[in-house]
Amino acid sequence: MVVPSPSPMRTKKTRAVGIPTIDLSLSKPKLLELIVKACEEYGFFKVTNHGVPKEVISRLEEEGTDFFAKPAVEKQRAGPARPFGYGSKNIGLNGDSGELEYLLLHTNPFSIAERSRAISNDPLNFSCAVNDYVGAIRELTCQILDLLAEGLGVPDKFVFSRLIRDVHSDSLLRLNHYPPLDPSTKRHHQHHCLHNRVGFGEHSDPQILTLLRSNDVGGFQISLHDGLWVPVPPDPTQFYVLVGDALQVLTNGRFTSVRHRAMANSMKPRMSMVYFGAPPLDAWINSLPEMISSDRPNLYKPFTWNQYKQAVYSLKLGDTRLDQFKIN
Ligand code: GA4
Repeated sequence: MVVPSPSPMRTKKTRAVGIPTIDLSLSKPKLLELIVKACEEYGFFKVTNHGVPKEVISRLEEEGTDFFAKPAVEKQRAGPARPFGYGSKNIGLNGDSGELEYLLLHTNPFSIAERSRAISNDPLNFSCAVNDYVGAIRELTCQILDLLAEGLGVPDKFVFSRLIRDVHSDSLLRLNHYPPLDPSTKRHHQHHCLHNRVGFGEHSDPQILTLLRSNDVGGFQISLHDGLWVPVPPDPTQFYVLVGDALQVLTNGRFTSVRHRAMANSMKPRMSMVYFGAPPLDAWINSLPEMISSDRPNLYKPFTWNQYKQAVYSLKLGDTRLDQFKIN
């Protein structure tokens, strides 16, 4: 008799569900319908047939691997991340921490060129890898945002993507490295830790749209509206898309930003590369007029991206920062 082993997908407080997958090579009415539905139901989906060249991904992955393999003292030369640069364990400015180290970069090419000197022995190579990745992912992000605007029936198709294409866009790139579990740790101890080591704690992303790519090591989880956690299987060849707080406001809550976290319970190191598509600091964020009706009254007071960032950095990672911008 075959005894089924307990599935890691069905551990306490997690549930196995299908992650919506959007094939970008689908044709239009269907594609628009599916992508809008995924944003409404999950604020999260996987994209396939994304067109980003393999080599653009692998070059950045290699730069990341090389950097995180350096001795701690060398890595610290690129830090502390307040907010940009190398960070280890500490997240943000208000005492959050997790089992990871990271590089947080502004995507402005001048900022990247400047930072690269403390990050790499071959800064030119590093900044090229970052710029090529950011360029390709920005295009993909804008393509997705244009589909969303069209799918929502907004007449100005570029209403979202324009914010990210702006030269003054505040978009960021983050490389996260989650160290593996220590094999020398006692087995029972490890068993206990198996579900509990938090790499990056629960939160939503403040920006418009996030594109995440990881190596083949799992740990990423999303939270459903009922609060249950869903493990997302790693897929190094594809991208995961996350709705951010700013898109929630722009769509007047029709899309909601997805709460997510990364666990660090693997014997293999996990690395993720995360692009956060953001507006310029002085851009106003408010519900699009097309998203407001008598059935759907405006939920949010307008604010600039800069004002929102002030709120974000004054709070803890897991706080729901949009509350203070709600009408009533
Ligand atoms: C979460 C999304 C992005 O990684 C990030 C993070 C930022 C940081 O690491 O500096 C924050 C976090 C993120 C939200 C709340 C604040 C700010 C850490 C933190 C405790 C770069 C971002 O924009 O917001």
